[in-house]
Amino acid sequence: MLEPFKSAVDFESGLLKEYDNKVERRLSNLEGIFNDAPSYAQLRAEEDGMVYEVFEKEVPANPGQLAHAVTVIYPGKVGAEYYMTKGHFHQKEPTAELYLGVKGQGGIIMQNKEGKTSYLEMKPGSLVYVAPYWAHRTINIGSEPFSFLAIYPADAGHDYGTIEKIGFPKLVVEQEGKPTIISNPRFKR
Ligand code: PAN
Ligand code: ZN
Repeated sequence: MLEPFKSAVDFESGLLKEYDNKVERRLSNLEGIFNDAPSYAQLRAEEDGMVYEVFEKEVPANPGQLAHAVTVIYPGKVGAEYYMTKGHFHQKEPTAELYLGVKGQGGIIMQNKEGKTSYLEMKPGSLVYVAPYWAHRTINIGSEPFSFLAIYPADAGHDYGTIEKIGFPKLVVEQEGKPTIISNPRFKR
């Protein structure tokens, strides 16, 4: 049985202190995720840059446990589309998640299987309730790293395959210097 423990979110740096695991997602790990394939190929050929990192506390993936992790998305764009996470549904679909904005400026695109979409912006202190059944993808819409804390049932699991297949109905792109939501021409319902 797990004993109580603590770690710390550093609001100055936006980082999780005393994490157990780190997941790195570089451009090469995000093939097919961005809409503008030529810009993706060009950027990746120049340098396989880091897009985001996830700093996790280790918790058993059992019912009742709460996984928690800080994600840092670096500033950048592929064409006009901001750097973002892969995005996923939870494998156990009736599981919710809480996101707390820690540092920087971000956005979260969500979709459910009935075709509804939601876009919410996040800044330090924003608390987003990702409702059960909603896929979620976060985006850095600012010029510094965007970091947020996620807390979710440790047995929720990640279904990446559905998003790899269908994408999200909306894209967040920079137009005239501002984040703008447009329809995703590649979205497959
Ligand atoms: C988050 C995400 C994290 C990285 O901890 O897993 O931000 O995004 P992707 O998993 O889509 O690459 C979460 O939502 N966990 O459930
Ligand atoms: Zn999640």
